[in-house]
Amino acid sequence: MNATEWKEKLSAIRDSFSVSITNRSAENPEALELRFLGRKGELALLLRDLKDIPLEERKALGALGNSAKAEMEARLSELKAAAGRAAGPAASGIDLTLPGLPCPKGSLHPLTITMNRLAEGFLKLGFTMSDGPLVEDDYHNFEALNFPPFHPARDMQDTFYVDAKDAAGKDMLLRTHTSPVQIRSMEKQEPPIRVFHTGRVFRSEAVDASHSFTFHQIEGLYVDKGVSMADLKWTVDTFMKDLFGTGVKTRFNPSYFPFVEPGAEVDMSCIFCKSGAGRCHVCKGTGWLEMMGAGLVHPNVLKACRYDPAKWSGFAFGAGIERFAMLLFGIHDMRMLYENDLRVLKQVQ
Ligand code: 2NL
Repeated sequence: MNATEWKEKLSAIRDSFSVSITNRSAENPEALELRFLGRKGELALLLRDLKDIPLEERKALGALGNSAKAEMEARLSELKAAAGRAAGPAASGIDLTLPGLPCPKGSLHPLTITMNRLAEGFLKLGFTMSDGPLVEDDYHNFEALNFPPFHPARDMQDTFYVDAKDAAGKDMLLRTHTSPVQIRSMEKQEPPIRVFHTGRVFRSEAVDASHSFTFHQIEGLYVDKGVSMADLKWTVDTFMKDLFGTGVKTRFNPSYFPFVEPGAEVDMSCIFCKSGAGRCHVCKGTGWLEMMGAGLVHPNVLKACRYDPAKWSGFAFGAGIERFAMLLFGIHDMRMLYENDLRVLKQVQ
């Protein structure tokens, strides 16, 4: 082999290397290295052939061969690095011992926390949790609860009606209170009965700091032989003391709801000022907070559920859950419970 042939051979090896390394999928870097730069690789064999070439030419050719070798080595190490990155974190040198990215922990919504606490209180008193539909018929939401046919609550202005008719041909509606769940419980079960329900209700109302078109209620019912106002007062008082502490007092004021007789509003002593002497903005200086409505189940309601009012009597109560949540967590605007602003929700756990 003379010098010209040697140069042509070197050039052919470089071209062939170049084609192989560009067409990477054909061979992996290790195979390429073995084939071109290995001890018995194409370049090594060519360099060995230098011994047959006269000394004065050999020097220049040797330099050419070495620079080709260096170039091929450089391109191979680039290819190895790229293959390493594709092969996975360990091979590409990512430090697996570094701490991970923080993952924020979720929490229950303040209304859910409140509903759970209220539910716990009544479960402890022997009440059973019940459930019912959000879309109701006129009978379960109004008629069975002794609402007269033209009661203002039945008006379009106060109730969301939906485009569907019930069995009596009347428009279905979004329940305006949780009472239909108690009616359905009585239809399903003979007395004695002791049930409660927490859930969402809907009213056609403008939204402000203390009103919303949708809110939540808790309602409870107890029907047995000889149930009286005294049972109601004990139950409500015990429940309130369990939730807010034994220091709170309760009092009843006469009130009217079509489904009870007698009916009452239940006040709790203010948990903020504890006196009523000052200028407390929560109780407005009265020392009392109105917390729920209650009463003895109206005989017409018992009759609608085929309970004989001569044999059975019962009490029922209802309350807005937002009110309890606002007091428990010190929230002054009801809208904060619906906006899901994480800066607010993070403060309530
Ligand atoms: C309130 C007042 C109340 C009831 C709900 C009730 C249910 C049946 C029969 C009789 Cl099936 N009464 N529920 C009774 C009195 C008051 O709720 O202010 N709720 C937010």
